Amino acid sequence: MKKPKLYMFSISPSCQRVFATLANKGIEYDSVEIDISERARPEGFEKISPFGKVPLLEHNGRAILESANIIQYIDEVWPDPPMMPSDPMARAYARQWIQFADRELFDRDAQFVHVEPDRKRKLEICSDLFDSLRFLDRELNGKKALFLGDDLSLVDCMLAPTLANAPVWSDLTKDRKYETYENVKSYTDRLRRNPVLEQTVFCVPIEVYESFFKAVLVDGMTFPPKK
Ligand SMILES: N[C@@H](CCC(=O)N[C@@H](CS)C(=O)NCC(=O)O)C(=O)O
Repeated sequence: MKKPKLYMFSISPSCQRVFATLANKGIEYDSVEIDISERARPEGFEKISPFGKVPLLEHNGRAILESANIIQYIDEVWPDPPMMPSDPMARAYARQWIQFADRELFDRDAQFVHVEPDRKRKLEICSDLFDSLRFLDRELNGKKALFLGDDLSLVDCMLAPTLANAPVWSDLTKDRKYETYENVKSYTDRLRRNPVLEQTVFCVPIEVYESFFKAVLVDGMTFPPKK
C-alpha cells in the first residue's frame, strides 16, 4: 500500500482528527506542515488544494479533502482496527454524530476563528455552539466508555479536538452553559485518558489554545490575522 501524505498544521483541530485516526491504525505517512498563519500557500499545495485549507490527504496521486471524509477514507482503506461499526444501522448512527461534530460544533469554531471579524458576533456563535452541546450531553447520558463503546471510533476522533478546547472557550467568554454539561465533561475526561488521543489531540499544551483563543474571542482577531 502506497504511503499517504498529509498536509497539515500541527495545532489544527481538524488535522488532529486525522492524526488520531492514523495513529490508532499505526499507519506510516509523510507529513507536510502548512503554516496557515500565512495567507499565502506554498505553490505545490495551491495546485492540489482548491480551498487552501488543511487537512488534505494525498494518496495514490489523488487529493482528499475534509477531515470527516479523510478519516472515513482511511478507515475503509486501512480497515484494521475498524473504527466504524459494520452493522448499517449502527453506522448510520455513527455518521449522524460525525455530521453533528462538523455542523454543530466545528463549523462554528471555524466561523468565529477564520471568518467572523466582529467580536460580538464571535461570542454569539460560540454561545450557539454551547447550546448545541446540550444535545451531545443528552446523548452521552448512560455512556460509560467512549462514544460507541470501549474502542476508539471515528466519532471520538471527530469530537475530541473540539471538546479539548470547550473549557477554554467557556472561561474566556464567561458562558456558563458548558459547566452544566456533566456528561460532556466526563466523556472528555475519558477521551483525554485514551492513549491515542492523549498523544495526538490532548498533547498540545492548553496554554497554546488559551493564548490563541484569547486573541480570537477577547481581542477580536480573525485567523490568519489581517496584515
Ligand atoms: N471542514 C474542514 C475545515 C478545514 C479548516 O477549516 N481548516 C483550517 C484549519 S483548522 C484551515 O486550513 N484554515 C485556513 C484558512 O481558513 O485560511 C475540515 O474538517 O477539514
